[in-house]
Amino acid sequence: MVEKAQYIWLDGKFVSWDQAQVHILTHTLHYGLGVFEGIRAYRCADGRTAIFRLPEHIHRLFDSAHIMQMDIPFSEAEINQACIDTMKKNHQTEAYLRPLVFLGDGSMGLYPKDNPIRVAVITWLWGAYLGDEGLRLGIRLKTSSFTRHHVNVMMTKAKVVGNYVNSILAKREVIRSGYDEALLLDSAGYVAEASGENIFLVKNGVIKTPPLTAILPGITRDCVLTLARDLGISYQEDRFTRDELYIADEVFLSGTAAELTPVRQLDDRSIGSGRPGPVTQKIQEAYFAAVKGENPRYAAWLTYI
Ligand code: PPE
Repeated sequence: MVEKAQYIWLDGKFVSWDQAQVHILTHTLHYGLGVFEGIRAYRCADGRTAIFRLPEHIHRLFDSAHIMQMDIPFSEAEINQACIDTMKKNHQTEAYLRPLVFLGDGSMGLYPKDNPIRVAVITWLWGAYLGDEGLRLGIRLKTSSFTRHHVNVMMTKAKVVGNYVNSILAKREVIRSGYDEALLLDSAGYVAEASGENIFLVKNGVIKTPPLTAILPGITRDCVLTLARDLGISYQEDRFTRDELYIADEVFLSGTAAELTPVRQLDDRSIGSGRPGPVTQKIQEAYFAAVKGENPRYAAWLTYI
């Protein structure tokens, strides 16, 4: 259960958590056209709170809306501010922030011309997405029988509500078989991403991750590549097959919710030593130092509230 905060920002105003309700004819609820973000705010080493890469997330929200031809009735600056204000109003020092743009009620059917474009910002406490143990020791990943979206079926660069049905099918399938997270292959059979994370392998000290062709352009993925570059670890963005993961030295996932999670097994094959490897650990450490404001080099990634 999500732990309630006091307020939710809805269409420019604060409403109490329990009153943030919508009509049953809300269009997004019926057809899945909506866009959203997931952002984390951390309590920093100096006691202040910083939202991590806030403008980049809000920019991606606007990109998603642009792809989906949804005209957000607020500016990027206003949504940035709404995120800051919501945390302040709720006296939160750490949170997961969920901006959501959705089509309200009005017309039904597949050509909702005049339905209002509504915006919410919700903030709640969200612990380790794939478990504390997963974060520390690594998770068991399983290739799903569901294929990731073909680029002409769904818009993979947009974080669209409806895109996540595919993720839910994949995740539910593998969890029911006893695994922690699902890996999805693209329509040509190459590794795409996990149900809610980007994926990386490490082989002979070099990082490899799928190109942005058919996956969500993860902001954490961008952090990983920046941190790798700054740590002197080389990387390639290139497609690869699932068996290349089987014989990798290390595999890890990245995402706002999942942060930097090591993978210790894929499809019942252990990866490398079966424990988080040295490159994964280095990147993970560097990531947590960055989000907590412990490395001045990445100060530009933080919005203090
Ligand atoms: N791929 C997918 C499909 C995805 O959903 C996410 C984020 C990523 C990659 C990584 O993107 P980024 O967060 O910008 O590094 N998944 C969000 C959903 C979590 C949820 O269950 O809800 C997240 O991590 O916030």
